[in-house]
Amino acid sequence: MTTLFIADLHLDDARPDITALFERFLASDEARSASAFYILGDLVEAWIGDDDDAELPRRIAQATRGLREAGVPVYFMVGNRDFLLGNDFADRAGMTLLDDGTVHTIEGVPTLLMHGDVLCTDDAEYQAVRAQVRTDAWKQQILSMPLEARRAFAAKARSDSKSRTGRIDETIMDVNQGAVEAAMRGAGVTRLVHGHTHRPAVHDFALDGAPAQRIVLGDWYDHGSVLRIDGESTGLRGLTLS
Ligand SMILES: [Mn+2]
Repeated sequence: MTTLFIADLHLDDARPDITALFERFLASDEARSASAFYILGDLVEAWIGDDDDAELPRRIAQATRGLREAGVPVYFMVGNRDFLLGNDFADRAGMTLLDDGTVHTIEGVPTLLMHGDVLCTDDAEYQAVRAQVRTDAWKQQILSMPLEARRAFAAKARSDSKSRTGRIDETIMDVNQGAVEAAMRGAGVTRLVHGHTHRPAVHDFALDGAPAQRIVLGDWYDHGSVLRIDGESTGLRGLTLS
């Protein structure tokens, strides 16, 4: 059997070809024959609440529900762009929400699943902001705003970020190896899968003398990226647009 992972699609009305690629991949024979399908955060560029009545959330829910109805469990973990996504949308979309840092046995191997941002401990400024916006009080304050105000807030955050970096995607610091090892040791695993850093790779290293592996998912800014784990092998590959 095969398990599939994606993350960091950053779906956005500005990149309709990537949304179409996501829909095609979820409808593909490869996805529909998987034993499970994981989305490890930052599925969208910005999530303003489960009550958003825009077209994009509707299309996402239709795609993931289709996969679920084909018999494939679909798991979702929030990232830093879509941490306001909650149970209402997950139910509509046929997805099971996972906490960051969940361990699932993937094709026989206990595997720690994370979005990846909490591992970037060298970025103190980011971690401070993260701690602030993940409180229930902050989330409630945002979600209690009218939809239009939330849309304007998200658009402003995006244009601020774009003018700062000169690109649509942000510059993200890499993970801290000590934080990686502490998380894996704490979870009692020798395999970790995460996204967030947009640095797709399979890193083999020694954890307390034992062989360990950290697999980093790729982003979907210019093309798709998917991780396939089966009993024999792991494969990380790009998906082309056409
Ligand atoms: Mn992220």
